[in-house]
Amino acid sequence: MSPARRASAAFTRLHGVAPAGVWSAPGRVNLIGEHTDYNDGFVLPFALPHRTAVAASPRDDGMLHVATVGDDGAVQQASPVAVAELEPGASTGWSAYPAGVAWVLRGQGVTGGANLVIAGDVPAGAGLSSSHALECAVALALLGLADRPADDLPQIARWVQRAENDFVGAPTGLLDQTASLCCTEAHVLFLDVRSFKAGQVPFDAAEHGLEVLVVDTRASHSHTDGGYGARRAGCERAASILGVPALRDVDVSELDGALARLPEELRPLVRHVVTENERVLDSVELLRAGRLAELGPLLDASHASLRDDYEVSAPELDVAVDAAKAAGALGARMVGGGFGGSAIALVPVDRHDDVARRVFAAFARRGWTTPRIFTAVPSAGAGRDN
Ligand code: GAF
Repeated sequence: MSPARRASAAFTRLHGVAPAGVWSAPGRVNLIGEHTDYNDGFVLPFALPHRTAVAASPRDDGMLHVATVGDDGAVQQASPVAVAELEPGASTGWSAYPAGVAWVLRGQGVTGGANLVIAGDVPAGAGLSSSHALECAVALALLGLADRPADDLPQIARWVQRAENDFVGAPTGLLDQTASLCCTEAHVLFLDVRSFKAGQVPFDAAEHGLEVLVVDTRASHSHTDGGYGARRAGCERAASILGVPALRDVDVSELDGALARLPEELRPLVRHVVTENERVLDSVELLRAGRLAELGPLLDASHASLRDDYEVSAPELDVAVDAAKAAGALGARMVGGGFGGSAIALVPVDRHDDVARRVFAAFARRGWTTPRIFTAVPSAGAGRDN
């Protein structure tokens, strides 16, 4: 059963009436352009078919009641909270995400209470943006219940970012929310985070006999425990020393001169961000020219840069990437913030089984949990289901 139908059925069981509406939002992978978003740079994500759905109805007592329903139908309810009393720090765990969105939207005049029932199939803790799928679906649901327009997607992305930064406490950028809200089927989203100009670039790997495999290493990660924030702070310090608003403003042709003006510990961060932005632009050029099979070296260079310069990879990600390459992937890299989570590999369709076998074997040899492997097809962004 789809997450939308599961959420709707559970809502009816729990509240005795059908929901007023169901909204859902997808997880994402980022083809390339990692840790560039909070440097005002470029990203190139696409939406996964995996989604989080929210079945919702308004309440007239100003309370927010949130429940999640698992695959097995088991329901978990968070303690009800008054929307008027929501404050950062008041909710923890998974319920902080819907509460954070309600808190942000309260500041926009969306003050009513609601019953929300959530169901999803975006793998959690896998670096595939399950938390943003949840937040985006909740944002659309609360706006929908309040009869507020939901057409200014960049604005909604900024509200969701505020929920994540100021309520949940994860200092993340704008990549994930924007991907979840703005991606479209069969395309990657080429987003300039500074101007918020976005272009849909056709991406049909199958047409080229290729596919994007996702390897969820099951090494879970978090962006609230300091590693992510430390790198973000390092980038901001480097930009300030260089006298530019953001690292986006350092051109790759000026990189060596810029590095020479920085303290040693900041150089690898800057080298990653500046070269990664360039790799996004090069990737877009290849895609627009229909030269998809040539993306491999850019994916490999991105991974090396994230591993060696940005230092956000993990042994599980490196092993997944190396095994995929050894079995015939054209290129592979970690995706998302890192420290665990998932890798992607661009694979000729006829090498799918070899790649999967080799990755499974490499993990088994090390005694690691068996990873989850699936083919990622660019899918639709967030919206109302019924
Ligand atoms: C995480 C963050 F949420 C994004 O904003 C982005 O910085 C990404 O890591 C790295 O590209 O997913």
